[in-house]
Amino acid sequence: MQFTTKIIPLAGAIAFAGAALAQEQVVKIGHVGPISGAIAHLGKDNENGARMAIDELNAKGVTIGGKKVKFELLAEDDAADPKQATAAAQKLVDAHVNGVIGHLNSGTTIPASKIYHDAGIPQISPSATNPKYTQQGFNTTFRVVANDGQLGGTLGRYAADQMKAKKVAVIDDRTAYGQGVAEEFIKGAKAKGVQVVAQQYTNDKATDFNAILTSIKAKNPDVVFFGGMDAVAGPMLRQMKALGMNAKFMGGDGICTEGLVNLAGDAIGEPGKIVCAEAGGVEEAQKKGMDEFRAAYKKKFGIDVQLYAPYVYDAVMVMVEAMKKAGSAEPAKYLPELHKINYKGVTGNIAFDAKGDIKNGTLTLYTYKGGKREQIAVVK
Ligand code: ABU
Repeated sequence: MQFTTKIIPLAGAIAFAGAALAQEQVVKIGHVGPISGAIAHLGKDNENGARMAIDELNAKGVTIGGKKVKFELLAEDDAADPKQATAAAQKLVDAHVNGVIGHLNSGTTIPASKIYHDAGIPQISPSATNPKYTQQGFNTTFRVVANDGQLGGTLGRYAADQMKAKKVAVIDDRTAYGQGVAEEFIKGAKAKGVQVVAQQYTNDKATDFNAILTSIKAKNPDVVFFGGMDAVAGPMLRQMKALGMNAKFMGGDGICTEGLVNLAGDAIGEPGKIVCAEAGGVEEAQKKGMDEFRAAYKKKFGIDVQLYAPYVYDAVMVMVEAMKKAGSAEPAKYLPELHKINYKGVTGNIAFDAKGDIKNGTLTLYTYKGGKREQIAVVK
């Protein structure tokens, strides 16, 4: 009898746990970024942002459509390469992910977006800024940052109005991002009467810029604008210094990282020497939330946020919020809710326009001081 009374509660507990497990639904969130190659530090930063969101959601416990949900992160590496990006995208589609956060680069996000679109899977890029991403007529593409039109245009006007540049030189790395942001910078600067005295090209793996910098030096520009990423900008800044070039240096979000300090060494220069912009940011009232995120990130991963981890975190949260509103993690069911979302995240308010671009996107202008990025201004 005693034996029986002990066994029955145990069997009941096992049966209850089994039923609860049967009730628990697994929701797969894909993430893709460059985890190998020159900008692996940025890809890892993005992936960490996704992991932080997923861990938090699982710890808190989320119910969708009355069922307890467990989120799984399926993280893929595209090495910032368009071919690897489409292969990673197909792998995630084949794994039946419920949604995708990524990719990091415009040159990978754009080709991958067709694969997600054809499979009906919502995709939120936390960092791809080329306008074409959301201009393809796909109802599955979203981004939580401003685009290159806003980035390049603002920086071009800033060069004229605030830095008093009369002559600029422009270099880009020929990627979808680098070329796009450089073109927008030129438009913004020219509209203010600035003269573009040189235009040169490199690539996203280059390390030697002496020929193009020597040619630029002869034109004596006030500002050199670079459309590309920090891994290329760092050595470029070192070589500008070695050549004795005094021009100021500008770039978009791709160079605007904590990592630029190490990559450029003492060529980082005095405050104001480098001006760059992150394609998002919060004004004073919301700064506390962003600061708390950065502190929690550092505690969890032991490193500082590089650039877009908070935007990745918000992108996951926005996707899950749409699932909760729809009462379903099925892509076709929560996609309409994603289009209507109005979510207050750590990076500000997130709502999308008809194309999937963030409404009222902001930019944060930075320079470098004392080995750290220092905010100049948040602009709309
Ligand atoms: N937005 C800068 C880095 C990512 C990209 O658009 O290629």
